[in-house]
Amino acid sequence: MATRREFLTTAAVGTVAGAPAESTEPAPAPIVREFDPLNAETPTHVLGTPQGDQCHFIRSHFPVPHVDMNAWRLVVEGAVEKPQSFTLTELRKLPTVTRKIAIECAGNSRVYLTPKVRGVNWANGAVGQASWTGIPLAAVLERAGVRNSAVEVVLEGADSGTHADEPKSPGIITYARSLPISKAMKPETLLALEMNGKPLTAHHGAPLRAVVGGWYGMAGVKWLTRIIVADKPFQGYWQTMDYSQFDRVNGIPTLVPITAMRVKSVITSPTDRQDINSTTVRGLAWAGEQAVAHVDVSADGGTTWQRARLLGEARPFEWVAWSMELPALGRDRITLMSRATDSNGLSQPLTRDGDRRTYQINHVIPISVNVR
Ligand SMILES: Nc1nc2c(c(=O)[nH]1)N[C@H]1C(S)=C(S)[C@@H](COP(=O)(O)O)O[C@H]1N2
Ligand SMILES: [Mo]
Repeated sequence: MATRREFLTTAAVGTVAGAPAESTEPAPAPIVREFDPLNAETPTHVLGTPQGDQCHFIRSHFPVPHVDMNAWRLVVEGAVEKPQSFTLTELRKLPTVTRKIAIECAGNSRVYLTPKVRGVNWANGAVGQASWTGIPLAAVLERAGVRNSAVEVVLEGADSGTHADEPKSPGIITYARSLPISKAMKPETLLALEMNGKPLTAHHGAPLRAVVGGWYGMAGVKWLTRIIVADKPFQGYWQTMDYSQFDRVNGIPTLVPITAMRVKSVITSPTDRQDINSTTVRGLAWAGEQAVAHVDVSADGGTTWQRARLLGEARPFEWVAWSMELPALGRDRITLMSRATDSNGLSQPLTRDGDRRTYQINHVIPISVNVR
């Protein structure tokens, strides 16, 4: 387990997220929301920049587990024809793919909920994009031979502890989460060994973690050691007591696990309460399994909207940068808002939906700036 001092040292030399070697700018300090276990977010103004990439957010519920790399095994069991056990050396011999994937914590932006709620009070920086190298989960499942009775794949990490706050855990629990077979078989679901071309760091789940393209971060189980193919839906702590939301089924609010990321945008420049003299507004947008279709910006608190320019190709699983030039502004205090729409035509809502409990905070959140 990394101590507080150890973390601050690594943060200072910029290796928290496996900094790209060619980067010359020093890594910015991540904003630490909790020291033990470490929970830290990227400062909003560097999101989507090479500096921001060096301090990808960290979300851990338990201390980093101690992993003995020689004794380490990945076990595949349950409703399979041939249960598997891989050493790290065996696993590293399997063919890998590299994909750019943006991950957002389901609790990102929680600090903007009113009234205040419990849980890590993230601003907008519990989101990050990296280039992940790993083995498609499908390849490992195919080796094991998934039985026809299988409905889900449970991923279990090596970390464990108790959840002391309500709802309390039944004693010591591990971190475990499931995927339906269909998502487990998708090419965007990886067992990642590397992040940005380097072996995973301890905080990001070394030696092996899941990365589930398009889904909120909670699906990407870190320090992965066991895969259980299950013939009924998994009801573990992290998809019932936590990371669940209400869906209206036949009009009845029904608790279901949180899955795909909803369309969202953040303004990265200017930042809230900043004095500005430039008229450029910049930001990022993402839409989970969908692509971003467009982003609109309002400089008058939502009365009128102008289309922003996308600064790259919008693709599923990735974020896209955008910018917009405001008309010339007099000295004034203005309210800026951004609103993204996905390829299904779904836009960020203007108000908060309580069925999402304290997660999936994707409604439009205004910022206020002073034009100088
Ligand atoms: N084993 C384990 N995996 C985990 C977690 C955890 O606490 N333990 N946190 C999850 C959550 S809620 C998120 S948002 C992502 C964060 O991944 P990161 O720390 O690499 O950014 O990891 C997920 N995987
Ligand atoms: Mo999360």
